[in-house]
Amino acid sequence: MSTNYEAFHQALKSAKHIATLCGAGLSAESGIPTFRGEGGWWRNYKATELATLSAFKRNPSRIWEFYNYRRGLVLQKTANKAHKALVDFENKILSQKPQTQTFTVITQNVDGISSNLKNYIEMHGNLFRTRCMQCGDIEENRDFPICEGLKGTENSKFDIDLPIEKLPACTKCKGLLRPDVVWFNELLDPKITSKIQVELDRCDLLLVIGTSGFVYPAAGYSEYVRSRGGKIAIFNIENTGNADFKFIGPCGETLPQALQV
Ligand code: BJW
Ligand code: ZN
Repeated sequence: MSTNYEAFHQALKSAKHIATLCGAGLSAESGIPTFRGEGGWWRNYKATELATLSAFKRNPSRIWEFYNYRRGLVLQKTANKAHKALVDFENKILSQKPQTQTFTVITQNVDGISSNLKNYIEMHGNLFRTRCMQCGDIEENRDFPICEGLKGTENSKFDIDLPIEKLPACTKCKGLLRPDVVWFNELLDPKITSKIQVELDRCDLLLVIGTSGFVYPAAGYSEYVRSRGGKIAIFNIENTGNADFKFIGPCGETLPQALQV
């Protein structure tokens, strides 16, 4: 295992297919809380306990209050140095003539902050899309508050317990909307998993950025790439996982240095 930037620069140069697996730590320096650890609480609830369909069915108001709050927060935040490094690196790769390398950003994040990237795969959905529980219609929606009923609930320390009629409703069938994100025990979109599989099957260098690596299927990607002979580089403030390269520190500092952008 190496912590040497020059050795990493060599690996970056010789890799043909480079991919990332990003997690909440990528957006931490933008001021967006992570899922686990200190940032992983909202009111008196653990974020991981709210990210389930059963929690939504039990109390849709609580879960919408949580997501409405997060949407409001993310709308105030901007890309940090690590997000920018990914964009600059992608531009560098795309400007190669002839194109000798590929670069794909796979992210677990739902904040959409990196959505200006061209080769970008969001595996857990997006905070700014809704899906109808009744007719399945999916819409983009960046309104804050997302509906009149949720206005101001982001400042409350307690659950407001709105009736269903006050929660976001489908414009097509008036059914209850949910955030179009992937909750625990839900299947990822098969179109997304097949795109990811293509990348993992050719990846010779995987950058694992700001993820705790607890949540499957993402948690299995490093070992998969490694088992095919690919190299792994971890960027995290903590010493996590097995890797060929580890850059421990805030990824806003380590990533630009590693990617030389
Ligand atoms: C920094 C930093 C800085 C901070 N710089 N670093 C196999 C075995 C066991 C269980 C399962 C299994 N396969 C599937 C499961 C069940 C489940 C699962 O994995 N459970 C585990 C907890 C064990 N997986 C699923 O249910 C998935 N579905 C699935 O696999 O379907 C098939 C199936 C179902 C059931 C059984 C078997 C198969 C779906 C997972 C969906 C996850 N959804 C969420 C919520 C999304 C919506 C929302 O945001 O509200 O996705 S949960 C949450 O965790 C969110 C995140 O994307 C995800 C990962 O978290 P992440 O990004 O790693 O964040 P943190 O907070 O954990 O870590 C932050 C890291 O950053 C830390 O390491 C910090 O140190 C670091 N850091 N500042 C660098 N400045
Ligand atoms: Zn509908």
